[in-house]
Amino acid sequence: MNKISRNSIGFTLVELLLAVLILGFTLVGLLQVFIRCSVFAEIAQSKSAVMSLLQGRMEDIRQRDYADIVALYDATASGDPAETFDLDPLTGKAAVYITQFNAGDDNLMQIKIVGSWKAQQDRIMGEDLDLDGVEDTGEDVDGDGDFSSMAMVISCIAARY
Ligand SMILES: [Ca+2]
Ligand SMILES: [Ca+2]
Repeated sequence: MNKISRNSIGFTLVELLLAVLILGFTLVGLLQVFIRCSVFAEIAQSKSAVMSLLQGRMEDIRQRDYADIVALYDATASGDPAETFDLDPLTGKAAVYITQFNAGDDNLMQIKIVGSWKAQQDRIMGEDLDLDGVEDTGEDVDGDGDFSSMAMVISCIAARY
């Protein structure tokens, strides 16, 4: 009768389980990296859609009469958006801020347009957390007095004589 040698070549059950365990951890890690990458890709994609909407509105504002831009500035309470608009087809809101580039001088106005929107997994990008265009308590996290976001365009418009 042949005896089964304890030193026979092969893997013990413990070694196999350990290998499966290590493989499992590696796969979970890779899956997390994959999920994270796809989230970043979606954010980048939606950000570029938002940026093109913001740039479109900036072009629209640049076409307006300069006097209308100054009037809009004059009619806006300090720190409030001069106007807001929806970021269709995304779920989001943009805020247009008009300020004097040099305090007290209406000849050069700065236009800043900031977009906040809902990305994947209901993640809100930008400080307008409820996407209503109104700065509610706690939304201005960085305390700079207006909505901040990764999607923003700034431009200056000068008076034409
Ligand atoms: Ca809000
Ligand atoms: Ca802010």
